[in-house]
Amino acid sequence: MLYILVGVSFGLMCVLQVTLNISLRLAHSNFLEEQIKWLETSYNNLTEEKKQLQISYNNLTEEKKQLQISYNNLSEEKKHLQISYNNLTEEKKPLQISYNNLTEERDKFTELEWRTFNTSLYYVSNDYKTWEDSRQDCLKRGADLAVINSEEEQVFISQLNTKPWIGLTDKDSEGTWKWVDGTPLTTAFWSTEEPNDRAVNGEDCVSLYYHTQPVLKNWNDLACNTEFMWICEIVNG
Ligand code: MAN
Ligand code: CA
Repeated sequence: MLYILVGVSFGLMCVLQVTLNISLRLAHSNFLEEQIKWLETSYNNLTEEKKQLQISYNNLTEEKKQLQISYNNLSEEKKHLQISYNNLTEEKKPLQISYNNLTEERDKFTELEWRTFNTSLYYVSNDYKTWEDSRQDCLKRGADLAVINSEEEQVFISQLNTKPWIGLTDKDSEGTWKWVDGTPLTTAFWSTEEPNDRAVNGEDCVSLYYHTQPVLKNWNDLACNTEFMWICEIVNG
């Protein structure tokens, strides 16, 4: 009896064992299938991702190549500009020196007695001389006695507050007035009743009356050996 019981128990245990075994195997194979599916999906996703990264990588490589080219071009350009800059800096040096010297000379020249009007420079004397000596003084200064070519210039010279000799004379031919630059007199600003050649030995040189006459009527002929102040002019251009 005991043997039968043991036998049946053993038989049952075997059946149980087999059933358990089969269900475990089934469960296991389901689990593996799930896992394989998951791995497959992961693999596909990663493959896709890799493809995108490869594209990005290629684009970036291309971009880098272009940037490298741009950089090289700009470096080359910079080199040329640097050379130009250096050359110009070198060229500028002597020009700067010339400029400084000329500025200094000009300042020395103008800060004394020279005045500008339009394109001319005018020197107002501090001294009194005959017409001829006045003219010599102007020539020594690289100028000549002032030649009046316009109403504006007549006004400007009259306002220099002197009673100066100007560069007009008829000493070569009485009554024929000529400027020191050789041009004949066209626009005149004679004072009333001038020129009158009044003096005993004649009056062949011209000076301005200062303030005693209207500004556009202030020329007077005078004896050239009279000592007066004078105006020199340097005509530019
Ligand atoms: C007066 C006028 C002038 C003349 C001078 C000479 O001013 O008669 O015409 O030139 O005297 O000093
Ligand atoms: Ca006169």
